[in-house]
Amino acid sequence: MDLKGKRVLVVGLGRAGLAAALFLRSRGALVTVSDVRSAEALEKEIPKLLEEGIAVEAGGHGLLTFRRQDLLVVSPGVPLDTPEIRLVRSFGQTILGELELASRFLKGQTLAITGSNGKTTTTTLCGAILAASGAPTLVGGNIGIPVVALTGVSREDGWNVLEVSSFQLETTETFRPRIAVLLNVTPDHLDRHGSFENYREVKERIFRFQTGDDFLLLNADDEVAARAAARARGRVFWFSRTRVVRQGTFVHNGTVMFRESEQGGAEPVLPVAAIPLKGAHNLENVLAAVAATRLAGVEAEVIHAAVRRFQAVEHRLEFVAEVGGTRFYNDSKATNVDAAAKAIASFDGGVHLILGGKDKDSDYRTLAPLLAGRVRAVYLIGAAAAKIEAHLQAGGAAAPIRRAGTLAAAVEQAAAAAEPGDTVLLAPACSSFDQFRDYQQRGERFKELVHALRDAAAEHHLLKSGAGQSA
Ligand code: UMA
Repeated sequence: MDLKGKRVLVVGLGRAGLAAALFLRSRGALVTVSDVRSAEALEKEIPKLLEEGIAVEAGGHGLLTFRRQDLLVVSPGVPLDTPEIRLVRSFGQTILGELELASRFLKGQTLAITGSNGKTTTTTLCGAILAASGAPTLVGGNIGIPVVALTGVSREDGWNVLEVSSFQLETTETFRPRIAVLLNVTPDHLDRHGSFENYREVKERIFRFQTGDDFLLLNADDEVAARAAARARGRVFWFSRTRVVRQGTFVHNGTVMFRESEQGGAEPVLPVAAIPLKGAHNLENVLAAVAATRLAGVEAEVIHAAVRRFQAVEHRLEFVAEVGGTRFYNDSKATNVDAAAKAIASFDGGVHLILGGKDKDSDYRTLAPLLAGRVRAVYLIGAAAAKIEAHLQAGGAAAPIRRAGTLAAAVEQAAAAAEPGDTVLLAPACSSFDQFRDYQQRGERFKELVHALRDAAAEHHLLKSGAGQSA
C-alpha cells in the first residue's frame, strides 16, 4: 500500500488515532486528524502533531474536511453511521480502520483473538506462552496498544498476538490472521451494532479473509461461536471444558489434553489444578490459549510452565486486598452482562456486588437468578442504575438492591455491610464512560478506594495497639 502523497484523514484522536496519524505521516501521507473534542481538551496532542506536519481539526467534524481526502482511517470508537462518514461512504470513499491499515504493514504471523469476553486474558496468556517459547512475540490491539504501533518492530520470524474487538473488525477488508480465535459471542455493544445478529456477523469477520491454510479455533461450549464453523474458511479446531473434541483442547480426568488430528491420540498438556486463575470462564480462556499456541508450534511443556506462572490480568477478576476478613475483587473489565455473570458465578456466596455505569442497551434480567444464595446485596452506581434495578426486580432478584450512586459510596457501603469471609466484587456489567475515562480508570479508582480502606484499617489497628501499650 503506497501512502506517499495521499491525503488521509484520521477520524478520532485517541490512542489508535494518534498512533495511526504518526504512522501515516512517517509513510509520506498528507495527514489531517479530526476529533469532536475541543482544542483545549487536545492540548497535549496538538503540538506534537503540528510538529510532525499533521493538520488538526478539533471541536467537531467538518464535512469539507471529510470530502477532500483520498482515504479515511477511522478510530475503533467512532461509529460508522456519523453523518460525515455516511456521506463520504455514499461517494465510494475508501474507509479503513486502524487494524486493517496496520495489518497491511505487519510482518510475521498473526494470532488474533476475539469474543465478547475473555479476550484480554487469552491474548495476554497466548503472548506469555509464545514469548516463553523463545519466538519474537508482540502483543497489542484492543488490549490497549494500537496495532500500527507494532508494525515498525514486527519481524518476519515473529508472532503478533492481537486482541481484536467488533469495532475493529467492522472495518476490515483483508485482515487475515494465521490463527483466529472466537471465544464466545454474547450480547454486547448492541447500541453500536443495532442487533445481536449484526454483532455476531461482525465478530465472524475475524476469519472472513482466511484461506484453507489458516486455523479457526472455536468454543464448542458456546452455541453461537460453535455455529460459526459452518462459515469457516480455514481448518477448524475446538476447545471445550465439557466434552471431548475431535481436534483441539479438552479436559479429561482433570488434565488439559490437546489432540492435533482426528486420527491421532491426545497429549496431556497440564493438570487443571495447575491453572492459577479463578472461574470456569478462565478455564475456557486457558483451553483456548493452549490450543492456539499448540497450533503455533509451541511444545506442551513450555505451555504448561507458562500457564503455571500466569497471573490474572489487571481489572480481570483481579484480587485487590483483604481488609478485616473481606476480600475485594476488581473486575472492572466486566463491561457487559455476560462478563458480570461469569464473575458472579466464580463465587459460592457472601458477595457484595457493585453493578452499573453506562448502559449499552443490555438486558440485566439474566443476572437476577444468579444472585440467589450468592449475593448478599447489590450496590448500584452510574447512569444505568434505574434500569438495572427495574430489570433485577423483574427477574425476581433475591438480594436487596441499594442505590449507591458513585463507586466511592458503593465501596464504603459494601465494606461496612460485609462480614469476615465475604467478598466485595466490582463487576459492573456496563461500560464506564458516564463516570470514568475508561474501564481502566474505573478499576484504578476501585483499587485506590480499597487500598485506602486497608490503610485506614491498619492505622486503626496501630492506634489501638499503641493505646494498649501506653495504658
Ligand atoms: N471521537 C470522535 N468522533 C466520534 C467519536 C469519537 O472524534 O464520533 C473521538 C473522541 O473524542 C476521542 C477518540 O475519538 O478523542 C477516541 O477514539 P476511540 O474511542 O477509538 O479510543 P482509542 O483511545 O483510540 O482506543 C481504541 C479502543 N477504543 C474503543 O474501541 C472504544 C481501545 O479499546 C483500544 O485499546 C485502543 O484503540 C488501542 O487499540 C478500548 C475499548 O473500550 C479498551 N474497547 C471496546 C471493548 O473492549 O469493549 C471495544
